[in-house]
Amino acid sequence: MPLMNGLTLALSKGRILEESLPMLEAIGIAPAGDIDRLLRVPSQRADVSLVMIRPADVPTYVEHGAADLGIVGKDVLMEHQFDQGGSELYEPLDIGIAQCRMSVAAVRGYVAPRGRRLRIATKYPEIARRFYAARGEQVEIIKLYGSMELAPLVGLADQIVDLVATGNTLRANGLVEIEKICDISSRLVVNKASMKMKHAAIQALIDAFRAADASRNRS
Ligand code: PRT
Ligand code: MG
Repeated sequence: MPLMNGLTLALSKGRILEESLPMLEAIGIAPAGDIDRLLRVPSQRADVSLVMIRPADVPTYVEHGAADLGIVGKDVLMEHQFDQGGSELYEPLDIGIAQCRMSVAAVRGYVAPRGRRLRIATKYPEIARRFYAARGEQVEIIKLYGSMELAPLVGLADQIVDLVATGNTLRANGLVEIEKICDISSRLVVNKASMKMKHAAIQALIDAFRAADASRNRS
């Protein structure tokens, strides 16, 4: 259960923790424990504790109130919301970290197959389904959990829907970006009940994140 008189913030190791660390430090809620082993880590502030979970689990923890707040990529958040048919959390702030874009990619010199549906490999089946449906294309979605870039190289898929930042991974694998679907950055999300019952504490934290984001953009 989350702290009764305090706040629990859900985040994930990897990019989200790495890129949010300067903000967490500026706010005074950086991890103050062994983040390599602990799943619940105290922060520098006694009234804020952290839980370390997989990116895709952050919306679930926050919706259920197992964490009051979370930091999560818009990619994960959109996929979760499409999959659940809506969502029970607030998204008060774009904190501007872990920026990238979601794009369609294929092998260089790619020609669309004729006489059958396109096969699309992705970690984001709901986002992909909507993207192709919106242009009236019937596609077959192949759900993968990682390394999407391999799928077109081994004939598993015609195209992939994946995140692109520098474009280095696509290039290294002989793939090209065909079209951008949307820009992605990380969001602060808040449990709806927590927002009511712990309003002052949560609003103060949202304001602190906003201030940290603003000062980072100035520097
Ligand atoms: O642990 P799990 O496998 O569940 O999660 P994960 O590996 O997706 O976590 P992580 O830490 O890699 O990503 C967390 C969040 O960071 C994502 O949900 C995005 O919101 C954000 N983010 C920002 C990215 C990237 N940039 C990114 N470049 N997530 C992934 N990538 C990958 C991309 O999938 C591709 O394989 O990096 C590769 C492309 O990078 P470039 O620079 O070569 O173009
Ligand atoms: Mg990973």
